[in-house]
Amino acid sequence: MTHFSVRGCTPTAIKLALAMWIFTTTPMSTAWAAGEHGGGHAESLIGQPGVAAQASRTVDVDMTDAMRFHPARLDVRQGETLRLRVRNAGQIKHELVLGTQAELKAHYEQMKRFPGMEHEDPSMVSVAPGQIGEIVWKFTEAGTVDFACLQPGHFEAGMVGQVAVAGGAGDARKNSTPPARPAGAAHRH
Ligand SMILES: [Cu+2]
Repeated sequence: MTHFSVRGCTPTAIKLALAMWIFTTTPMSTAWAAGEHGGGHAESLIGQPGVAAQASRTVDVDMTDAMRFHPARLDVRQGETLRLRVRNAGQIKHELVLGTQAELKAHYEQMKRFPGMEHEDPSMVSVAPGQIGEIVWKFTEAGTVDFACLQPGHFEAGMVGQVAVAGGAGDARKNSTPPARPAGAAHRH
Protein backbone atom coordinates (compact mmCIF):
# COMPACT_ATOMS: atom_id res chain seq x y z
CA MET A 1 0.00 0.00 0.00
CA THR A 2 1.09 3.49 -0.76
CA HIS A 3 0.06 6.34 1.47
CA PHE A 4 -0.50 9.59 -0.30
CA SER A 5 -1.29 12.92 1.17
CA VAL A 6 -4.69 13.64 -0.32
CA ARG A 7 -5.08 17.12 1.10
CA GLY A 8 -6.86 19.20 -1.53
CA CYS A 9 -6.58 16.45 -4.08
CA THR A 10 -8.70 16.85 -7.19
CA PRO A 11 -9.90 13.71 -8.96
CA THR A 12 -7.34 14.45 -11.66
CA ALA A 13 -4.56 14.61 -9.14
CA ILE A 14 -5.66 11.33 -7.65
CA LYS A 15 -5.76 9.75 -11.09
CA LEU A 16 -2.30 11.08 -11.81
CA ALA A 17 -1.03 9.78 -8.52
CA LEU A 18 -2.52 6.38 -9.22
CA ALA A 19 -1.02 6.32 -12.67
CA MET A 20 2.36 7.24 -11.23
CA TRP A 21 2.03 4.57 -8.63
CA ILE A 22 1.21 1.90 -11.17
CA PHE A 23 3.90 3.12 -13.52
CA THR A 24 6.60 3.14 -10.88
CA THR A 25 5.50 0.06 -9.01
CA THR A 26 4.96 -2.37 -11.84
CA PRO A 27 8.55 -2.71 -13.07
CA MET A 28 9.76 -3.21 -9.51
CA SER A 29 7.14 -5.83 -8.74
CA THR A 30 8.11 -7.62 -11.90
CA ALA A 31 11.76 -7.53 -11.00
CA TRP A 32 10.94 -8.66 -7.48
CA ALA A 33 9.00 -11.67 -8.67
CA ALA A 34 11.56 -12.47 -11.31
CA GLY A 35 12.95 -15.45 -9.46
CA GLU A 36 9.75 -17.33 -10.10
CA HIS A 37 10.28 -17.61 -13.80
CA GLY A 38 13.99 -18.18 -13.65
CA GLY A 39 16.54 -17.38 -16.30
CA GLY A 40 19.19 -15.26 -14.59
CA HIS A 41 16.86 -12.72 -13.07
CA ALA A 42 17.74 -10.59 -10.14
CA GLU A 43 16.37 -12.72 -7.36
CA SER A 44 18.29 -15.81 -8.38
CA LEU A 45 21.51 -13.78 -8.13
CA ILE A 46 21.06 -13.32 -4.42
CA GLY A 47 19.46 -16.65 -3.60
CA GLN A 48 15.96 -17.61 -2.61
CA PRO A 49 13.64 -17.62 0.39
CA GLY A 50 14.80 -20.24 2.82
CA VAL A 51 13.03 -22.82 4.93
CA ALA A 52 13.56 -22.13 8.63
CA ALA A 53 13.97 -25.82 9.45
CA GLN A 54 16.91 -25.94 7.05
CA ALA A 55 18.75 -22.96 8.54
CA SER A 56 22.25 -23.99 9.54
CA ARG A 57 22.50 -21.16 12.06
CA THR A 58 20.97 -18.00 13.36
CA VAL A 59 22.83 -14.73 13.01
CA ASP A 60 21.94 -11.62 14.98
CA VAL A 61 22.16 -8.31 13.19
CA ASP A 62 21.60 -5.03 15.00
CA MET A 63 20.39 -1.86 13.30
CA THR A 64 21.20 1.46 14.93
CA ASP A 65 20.27 5.11 14.56
CA ALA A 66 23.94 5.72 13.73
CA MET A 67 22.82 4.21 10.38
CA ARG A 68 24.83 1.08 10.75
CA PHE A 69 24.33 -2.66 10.73
CA HIS A 70 26.26 -4.68 13.28
CA PRO A 71 27.79 -6.80 11.94
CA ALA A 72 27.88 -5.25 8.48
CA ARG A 73 29.57 -8.25 6.96
CA LEU A 74 28.43 -11.85 7.11
CA ASP A 75 30.16 -14.91 5.75
CA VAL A 76 28.22 -17.89 4.49
CA ARG A 77 28.85 -20.89 2.31
CA GLN A 78 27.10 -21.33 -1.00
CA GLY A 79 23.92 -23.28 -0.44
CA GLU A 80 23.67 -22.31 3.21
CA THR A 81 20.36 -21.18 4.68
CA LEU A 82 20.67 -18.46 7.29
CA ARG A 83 18.16 -17.24 9.81
CA LEU A 84 18.81 -13.52 10.19
CA ARG A 85 17.45 -12.18 13.45
CA VAL A 86 17.32 -8.46 12.82
CA ARG A 87 17.01 -6.22 15.85
CA ASN A 88 16.19 -2.54 15.70
CA ALA A 89 18.30 -1.08 18.49
CA GLY A 90 17.31 2.47 17.57
CA GLN A 91 14.43 4.88 18.06
CA ILE A 92 13.35 5.04 14.43
CA LYS A 93 12.23 2.49 11.88
CA HIS A 94 14.92 0.52 10.09
CA GLU A 95 14.90 -2.35 7.68
CA LEU A 96 17.18 -4.92 6.19
CA VAL A 97 16.71 -5.54 2.49
CA LEU A 98 18.77 -8.11 0.60
CA GLY A 99 19.53 -7.46 -3.06
CA THR A 100 22.03 -6.70 -5.75
CA GLN A 101 23.51 -3.21 -5.75
CA ALA A 102 21.36 -2.29 -8.74
CA GLU A 103 18.17 -3.60 -7.16
CA LEU A 104 18.81 -1.84 -3.88
CA LYS A 105 19.52 1.47 -5.62
CA ALA A 106 16.41 1.24 -7.77
CA HIS A 107 14.27 0.26 -4.83
CA TYR A 108 15.72 3.05 -2.73
CA GLU A 109 14.82 5.65 -5.36
CA GLN A 110 11.23 4.46 -5.09
CA MET A 111 11.30 4.63 -1.33
CA LYS A 112 12.49 8.22 -1.51
CA ARG A 113 9.61 9.16 -3.78
CA PHE A 114 7.04 7.33 -1.68
CA PRO A 115 8.38 7.39 1.87
CA GLY A 116 5.21 5.88 3.30
CA MET A 117 5.40 2.91 0.96
CA GLU A 118 5.08 -0.36 2.79
CA HIS A 119 6.98 -3.10 1.11
CA GLU A 120 7.11 -6.74 1.90
CA ASP A 121 9.07 -9.61 0.47
CA PRO A 122 10.84 -12.63 1.93
CA SER A 123 14.14 -10.88 1.14
CA MET A 124 13.43 -7.96 3.44
CA VAL A 125 12.23 -7.10 6.89
CA SER A 126 11.11 -3.76 8.31
CA VAL A 127 11.52 -3.51 12.05
CA ALA A 128 9.96 -1.01 14.46
CA PRO A 129 12.16 0.47 17.22
CA GLY A 130 12.95 -2.09 19.89
CA GLN A 131 11.52 -4.95 17.85
CA ILE A 132 13.08 -7.98 16.22
CA GLY A 133 12.32 -9.21 12.73
CA GLU A 134 13.49 -12.19 10.81
CA ILE A 135 14.62 -13.20 7.33
CA VAL A 136 15.29 -16.82 6.41
CA TRP A 137 17.34 -16.84 3.25
CA LYS A 138 19.18 -19.44 1.22
CA PHE A 139 22.34 -18.15 -0.44
CA THR A 140 22.53 -20.19 -3.60
CA GLU A 141 25.05 -18.17 -5.60
CA ALA A 142 28.70 -17.58 -4.79
CA GLY A 143 29.76 -13.98 -4.63
CA THR A 144 28.45 -11.00 -2.74
CA VAL A 145 24.89 -10.30 -1.69
CA ASP A 146 24.37 -6.74 -0.58
CA PHE A 147 21.92 -5.51 1.97
CA ALA A 148 20.76 -2.06 2.96
CA CYS A 149 18.25 -0.05 4.91
CA LEU A 150 16.08 1.71 2.34
CA GLN A 151 14.45 4.17 4.70
CA PRO A 152 14.93 7.65 3.21
CA GLY A 153 18.38 8.98 4.07
CA HIS A 154 19.64 5.77 5.63
CA PHE A 155 21.10 4.21 2.49
CA GLU A 156 23.06 7.39 1.68
CA ALA A 157 24.23 7.57 5.27
CA GLY A 158 25.95 4.25 4.76
CA MET A 159 23.42 1.86 6.24
CA VAL A 160 24.63 -0.98 4.08
CA GLY A 161 26.27 -4.34 4.48
CA GLN A 162 27.39 -7.41 2.60
CA VAL A 163 27.05 -11.15 2.76
CA ALA A 164 30.10 -12.89 1.32
CA VAL A 165 29.03 -16.21 -0.13
CA ALA A 166 31.95 -18.59 -0.43
CA GLY A 167 31.51 -20.67 -3.54
CA GLY A 168 32.47 -24.11 -4.63
CA ALA A 169 31.28 -27.54 -3.67
CA GLY A 170 34.57 -28.00 -1.82
CA ASP A 171 33.58 -25.27 0.62
CA ALA A 172 30.13 -26.68 1.03
CA ARG A 173 31.54 -30.07 1.94
CA LYS A 174 33.81 -28.73 4.65
CA ASN A 175 31.18 -28.82 7.32
CA SER A 176 29.47 -32.01 6.34
CA THR A 177 30.47 -35.63 6.44
CA PRO A 178 32.36 -36.57 3.30
CA PRO A 179 30.57 -39.19 1.25
CA ALA A 180 31.78 -42.68 1.96
CA ARG A 181 33.59 -43.86 -1.13
CA PRO A 182 35.60 -47.04 -1.54
CA ALA A 183 39.27 -46.26 -2.13
CA GLY A 184 40.18 -46.41 -5.78
CA ALA A 185 36.59 -46.37 -6.97
CA ALA A 186 36.63 -42.67 -7.84
CA HIS A 187 38.75 -42.85 -10.94
CA ARG A 188 38.50 -44.65 -14.19
CA HIS A 189 41.34 -44.65 -16.61
CU1 LIG B 1 17.73 2.53 8.71
